[in-house]
Parts: sequence; structure tokens; C-alpha cells
Amino acid sequence: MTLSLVTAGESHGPALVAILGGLPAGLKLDQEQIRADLRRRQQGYGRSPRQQIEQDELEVLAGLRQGKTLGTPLALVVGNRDHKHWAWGMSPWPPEGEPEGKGTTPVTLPRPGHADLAGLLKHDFDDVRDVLERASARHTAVFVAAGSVARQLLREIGIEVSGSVLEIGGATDEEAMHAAIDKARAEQDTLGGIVEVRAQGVPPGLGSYADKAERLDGRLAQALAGIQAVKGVETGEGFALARLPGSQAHDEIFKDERGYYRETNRAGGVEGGLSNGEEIVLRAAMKPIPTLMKPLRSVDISSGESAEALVERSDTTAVEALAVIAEAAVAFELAKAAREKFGGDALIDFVASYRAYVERIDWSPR
Ligand code: EPS
Repeated sequence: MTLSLVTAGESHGPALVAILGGLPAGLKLDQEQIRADLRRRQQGYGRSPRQQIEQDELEVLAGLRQGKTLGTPLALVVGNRDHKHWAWGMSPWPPEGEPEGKGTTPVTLPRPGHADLAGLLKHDFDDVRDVLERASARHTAVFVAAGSVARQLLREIGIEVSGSVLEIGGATDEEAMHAAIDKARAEQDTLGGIVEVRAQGVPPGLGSYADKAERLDGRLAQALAGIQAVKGVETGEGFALARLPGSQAHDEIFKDERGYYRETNRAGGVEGGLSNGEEIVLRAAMKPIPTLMKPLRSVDISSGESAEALVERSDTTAVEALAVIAEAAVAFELAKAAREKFGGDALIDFVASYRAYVERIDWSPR
């Protein structure tokens, strides 16, 4: 028993869709919670004017009846309101009538830092738009909806996942972050940053030490590194551990009447590929958005001549959005690991299996 997720959707196409498989039957979904998560992803200082066009709303087409999962694939849709401006250019079928709106002429100026050039070469395209529409982070909207469902499943076994911003453009407090974003926008530049995701209440034993592909830290790192613009991931103290002697780098084991515990959490809640019962702590570093209003040098793919890269409406920074997306990614991967460990076709079986397990290992969340 595992969770699966397939998503589809282009940034300016008609809609974003996701099919989430492997949920137990009987999970009551809180629609308001999903709405709130979608809204959180859209907020954030420094986002593109596109966010004033989109008001992401979730439509559920299958797998849910009167608010409860049926244990069948859950089909989720988030529309792209902006599509109406791209109806000709992004028409799924050969468009009728004269070209109108956006996306009617080919993009031939690949942007450094984007998937543009390699994607075009790989697929034998002659319009960069055929790459960037899917490479865009727009489709994280429907992924956040799926992550919100995963968080609701995890909540049934007492696991809470939350993401936050640590840094934007090197600034660490909100005022300085906003000032850095204002400055970057005025200079037609962009900023990256660092986000952190914490998961509380994860019992020991999710993941496995047996194989590389099953190691929980490896899986969570992939979940985070797979998000657009993420260039680095740390578990716990991560890179800083490399500079410490072994005597200072690990978390000593203690036991009291409530079970085993640690006084430190340098490992970030994962040892040997297994959750160890401590809080899971992960950080992800996001590079600055590579669509620049003052473009970098590139080559026009139609002429082969040097040129400046494509200039498109874009975000100055999207680090706050990344915190929400990273939270969804970690929640989804933890929910998947929990489905593998506790199984169950009905929610009550999943929860009963969890309870029997934590009782056997004499563990309770602190
Ligand atoms: C994005 C470019 C911008 C962002 C978009 C991601 O969109 P547009 O090109 O339409 O201005 O706003 O993100 C979203 C639309 C979203 O909902 O997150 C990109 O190239 O990745």
C-alpha cells in the first residue's frame, strides 16, 4: 500500500490536474484547509502580477463523496484563470480563427537558469514555450492541494508538518526581507532564499535502511530537490556536521517513563534512513528566479546569433511560496511512507495499525 501522485498541466493551459491514488476510505477532507493552503501558496511578498489574476480554487472530480474519501483515485483540478488570455496560443487543439492574445509567436530566446535550452534540444522543439509552460512552477498549485490532503491524512496519526521561510536574499527578519525584495524589484533583479520544513509526531521507523531508494532522508531530499529552483537540501544540521568531530555530531540516547528520547536533534529526526522519533527538520535552498527583467546573455535559437534572454512577467522572489510547496512535498512523502508502514483500506485500519505499532515500541510523541 502506497500513495501515488500524477500531475499534469501547463502554466497558461486550461487547468492543472492531479490524481492521487492510495488514500484509505473514510478520510474526511476539510475543504477550507485545502483552500487556505492554496491561498498561502499564492501570497508572499514579491510575487508576480499573475497572482492577481489567479484565485486558485480546487475542484474535486472523483474519489470523494460528501466530503469523505472513497478509497478510489482522488481527481483534483485547479483552473488557470489566465488561460482566457492565452486561449489561441495555448489551445490544446489546432486553434481556430486569427491568432489573438498571448503566446502566438514562438519564443526563441532561452533563459539561463531555466529548463528552456536543454528542454528544447531534448524534445526537438522550436518554441521555448513548449518547454517553459510545464517547467514553470505554476503547477505547484495542484501539488499543494495534494499535499494538503496528505497533511490531513497525517493528522489522523498525530503528525503535523509545517514550512517556514528562514532567509530571503540573505535577510533573516521580515522587515529586512521586504526591503531586500523592494530593492531587487527596483533593480529589476530577483532573489532566492532558504526555507525550513519541520514534521512533528513522526514515529520511529518510517523509511528503511535496507535500500538506497527507501531511505527516508533520501526520499525527502528528492521530494524537496524536485521542486523548481531548489539547488540544495539539508537534513538536520546537514553540511555543518561535516565540520564537527563525531563526539559532537550525534544525538545521545536516553530513556524515561515515556520511552526513548534525545536531548539534541542534529540528525534532524532521521538516522540510517529511518525516522528516529524526533522532529524531522529539513532545509531547502532556492536559487533566485532566473527570468530577469534585465536579461542575461543567451543565443537566439532561430538565428544562432548572440542575443538577450526572454523577458517575461515573473516573480521577484517566490521563497514564501516555496515554504508552502516544500511543506506539501514533505507531507506527501511522509504520508506515503506512513501508508507503506501502516496500510489499511479504511482509515480506521490505518489508524489502528499505527496505534498498535507505537504501543509495541512504547513510543509516544513529545
Ligand atoms: C512562473 C512565472 C510566473 C509566476 C508563476 C511561475 O507566471 P507568469 O509567467 O504567468 O507571470 O507567477 O507562478 C504562478 C503562476 C503560480 O501560481 O505560482 C514560472 O515561470 O515558473
